This record gives sequence, structure tokens and C-alpha cells, in this order.
Amino acid sequence: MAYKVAVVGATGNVGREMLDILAERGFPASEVVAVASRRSQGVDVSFGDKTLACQAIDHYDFSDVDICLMSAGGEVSKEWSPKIAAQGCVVIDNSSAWRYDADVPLIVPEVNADAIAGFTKKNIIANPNCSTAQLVVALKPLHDAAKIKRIVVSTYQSVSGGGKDAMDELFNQTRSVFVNDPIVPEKFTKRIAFNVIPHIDVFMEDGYTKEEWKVLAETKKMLDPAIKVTCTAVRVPVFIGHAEAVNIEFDQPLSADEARDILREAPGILVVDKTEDGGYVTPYECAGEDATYVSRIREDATVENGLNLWVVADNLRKGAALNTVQIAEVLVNRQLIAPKKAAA
Ligand code: 11C
Repeated sequence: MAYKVAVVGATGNVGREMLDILAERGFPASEVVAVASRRSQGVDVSFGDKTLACQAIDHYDFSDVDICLMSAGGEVSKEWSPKIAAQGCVVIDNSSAWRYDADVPLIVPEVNADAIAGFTKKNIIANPNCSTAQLVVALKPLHDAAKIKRIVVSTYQSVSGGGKDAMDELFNQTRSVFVNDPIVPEKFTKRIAFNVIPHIDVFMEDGYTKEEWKVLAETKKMLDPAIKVTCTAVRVPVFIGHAEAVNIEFDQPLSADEARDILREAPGILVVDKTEDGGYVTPYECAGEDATYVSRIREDATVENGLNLWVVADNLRKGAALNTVQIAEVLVNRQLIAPKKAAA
């Protein structure tokens, strides 16, 4: 069986990655169409060894499309996802527009694939925020083993999470430092080159940022509402790859050795954890990779049943495009949808 797939937001960082990953993984597609805003109509994007010209979303008829991978931002998704879903096309959305809707499953296949069954209520499935996706991949097998009570997460997030303009800003500011040009922050609130900024997304009334709140709300929705979560989200001058220092308190004892063994067997995870110089993974090394890497696994003697971890993944892949394609694969492999057009 083969499915007609649309990628909406095809010219963005994540949309391009979605097209690459569909091609790389040999997704069973009868046809893939690239869709973007009217401004990007006709722009060419790569799909495997082909080039696709972008169609404008306002004129595109989704009625024969089976699966829509959507990465065009929250406002576009709020308007378009229900319209596309109403045409019988399952929307897998990468924005935050639908994640907290009780009638929309929020899915990381390694963590809660069974929850996907709820997609029929709205024909929409949500993909989590990048910092939550990699976090829950690492937490799930440990939670199954010793029940997590509380986590404290500190993120080190690359600029690609803020889109292409944010990547350009890091590049241009870095160059300006070397040639002694003035630095004018635009997308970021402060200089990002050779700096770190403890602020991602908007501030909320309680003093936390929306990025920090997302980690909390999404971890509870996908893993366990009883887990207490607190987070500090920080932007760092790295192009691709988010890192997280995670402190975990368990209900039952779990040694670092036991955690290492459990994580080595867990889906989607690679453990790189040697207590020697360079025996850990950094964001630069994980760019372009599919795995969630776990390093620096050690016991925290300051609390009962405590562990510390360092978790790193490519935010554009596991944090966004790869996870979205993996959700589509669950739909197909579990035969939860049938193609509208039978193969000739
Ligand atoms: C960042 N995590 O790194 C954000 C990007 O809710 O999907 C993804 C925002 C989201 O800036």
C-alpha cells in the first residue's frame, strides 16, 4: 500500500528535513507534494533525487491526500489543520497549536505509540516540542523500571530551534565579532554569539517561559501526569542539537549501572558513557543523527534514589521531522489508515 503525503511548510528547516527523512526511510508514498505559503509558491525543494516545486497552501486541494506532515507554525496550523483534516487527511502537526487538546494525541512512538488510536476524534496528531521529545525517550525506560517522582531539567538549546533566521543571526553575529562590526540582536533578545540566553519563547505569569512550561505539560501528557517537572530552558550558540542536563528522583532505587543497562536496551537510544576525556556526546556530534544519546549517567547522592543524565539529540530530526515521520509510520504499520487511492 502506498500513501499520498503532503509536507506543509516544505521550505522551512523542519519541512526540508521531513522530505529528506521520508526519502531516506523509504516511506511508502505513492506521491509526495511540497506545500508552502503563497510567497513560496514555485520554490524548488529536494525530495531524494527529485526536485519538487512548492504548491501554495491556499490553492491546494487535500481531498486525495492521505497524510499531511505540517510544520508551518502555530497560527497556520490553527487555521489549516482542521480544514485539511476535514478532507479526510490525517494531519501530523509539529507546532504547539494542538498538543494540549485532550482530543489530540501527542505522540513519541518509543513512549506512547498506543495513544495514537485517539487520532480519529479530530484527525490530528501532535508532535511534541523538540526539547520534550528527546527527554521522554530517555525517561520512559527508566520510569518503567523505578517510577520517576520528580525531574529537574536544564536545557542547552541550539539556535535552529528558532528557525533559519535564528541560525543566520548566530552566523552573522559570530562573523561581526571577528571583523569588529556592531552587533544588533534581532531575533534573540540579547547577543547570542559567544553568549547564552536563559529565555526561549514568551514569558508566562509565573515567571517561567513557555518553552519551560511545554517541557512540563508535554512530559506529563505523554509519560505520567504524576511526575513533577521543573525546567530552565537556555539558548546556546550551537547551530543544531539540543542538550539537556536531567536530574531525576525515583520512587525506588536505581543504580547508575542498572540505568545504563536499561538505556542500552531501550528503543531510539544510544548510550555513550565512558568516564574518560571525550567519553560523552555533544550536540555537534549528534547533528544529522536519529538517535537520542545519553551520557554522564551517575548517581545523585544528595537525594534518595537520584540520578543525573546528559541527553542530546538532533532537534530538527528526533525533536521534529523524524518523530513526525515515525508517527506516520505507526499509522501505516498498524494499518490505522488506508490509502484513498488504491495502487494501480
Ligand atoms: C526552540 N523548542 O528550540 C523550540 C522550537 O513548540 O515546537 C520548537 C517550538 C515548538 O526554540
